[in-house]
Amino acid sequence: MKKILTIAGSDSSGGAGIQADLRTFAKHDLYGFCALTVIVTMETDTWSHGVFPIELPVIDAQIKTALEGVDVDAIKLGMLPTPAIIENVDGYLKTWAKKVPVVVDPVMVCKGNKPLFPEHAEAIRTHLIKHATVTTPNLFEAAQLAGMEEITNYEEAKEAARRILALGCQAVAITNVGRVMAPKTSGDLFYDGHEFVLMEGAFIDTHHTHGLGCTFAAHVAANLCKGFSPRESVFEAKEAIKKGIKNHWALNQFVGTLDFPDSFK
Ligand code: PXL
Repeated sequence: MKKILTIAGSDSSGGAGIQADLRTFAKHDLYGFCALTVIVTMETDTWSHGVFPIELPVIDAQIKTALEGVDVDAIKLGMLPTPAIIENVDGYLKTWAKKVPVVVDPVMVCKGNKPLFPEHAEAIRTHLIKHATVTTPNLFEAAQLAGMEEITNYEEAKEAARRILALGCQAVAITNVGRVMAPKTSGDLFYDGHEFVLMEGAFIDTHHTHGLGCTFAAHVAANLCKGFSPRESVFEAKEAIKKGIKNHWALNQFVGTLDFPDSFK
C-alpha cells in the first residue's frame, strides 16, 4: 500500500485541514500519515477562527516519525502557521522533494475570513514553492506568491502562474480563476511551463465550499502518489471536486461543506 504524509492543521469544524486530507487519501486507498502543525477552532457566535500553533519540536517529531520511521511515497503541505515551521519543513524537503512528489497548498486564508498569516507569504514563497511538484494557490494566495496586488482577470491569472513557476515549482494550479471571468465559471488554471489549461466546470452559486481548497490539493497529492502526471492529477482533482460541490450541504448557519460520499472518489 502506498503511503502519503500530510503536514497540516486540524480544522475543528471538520471540512478542511488534515480531516479533509486523510478522508481523501482513504478514498484513494492510500495509507495516510499526519504531522499536525496547528489547531484551528471557531467562535460559536461569529465563526471567526482561533489559531493555535503546535510547538515546533512536536511537529518535528511527527515529521520524523513518518519520514525516517517509515518512509512515504508523497507529501502534502497544508497550513504551516509560522516562518519557523516553514523553515523546518524546508529542511526536510531539501532531500525528500528529490525522492517523492510534493504538493504545496500555500494556505494563507480560511474562507470568509481575513488573511490568517499574510506575513508568512514571503516564507512560503522562498522556502516551499521551489519544492512543489504542484502548488495549488487560490486567487488571493496566487497574487501574494506572484507579488501582485490582486488578480482581477484571466490575463493576470496567467501572469501570476508564470511568476509562480519561476519560483521553481514544476506546475501550478490556481483555483477559482473562474470567479474573475465573465460569465463566472468554476475554472481553475493549470500551468506547467508549456501551456495554460483552463479547467472549467458549471458555476454553482453556493458559499458551502468549506474545505474545497484542502480537498482539491489532497486529491492532487493522492494522484501524484499513485504515479499520475501533474496534469492528470490536477484534472482528476477537478472532476472529484465538481462531484463534491454538486452535493454541498450546510453544517450550520455559518458554514457548509462538500459532499464526501463514495461517489466523490
Ligand atoms: O481552508 C484553509 C484551511 C486549512 N487548514 C485548516 C483550516 C482551514 C480553514 O478553516 O482550518 C486547518
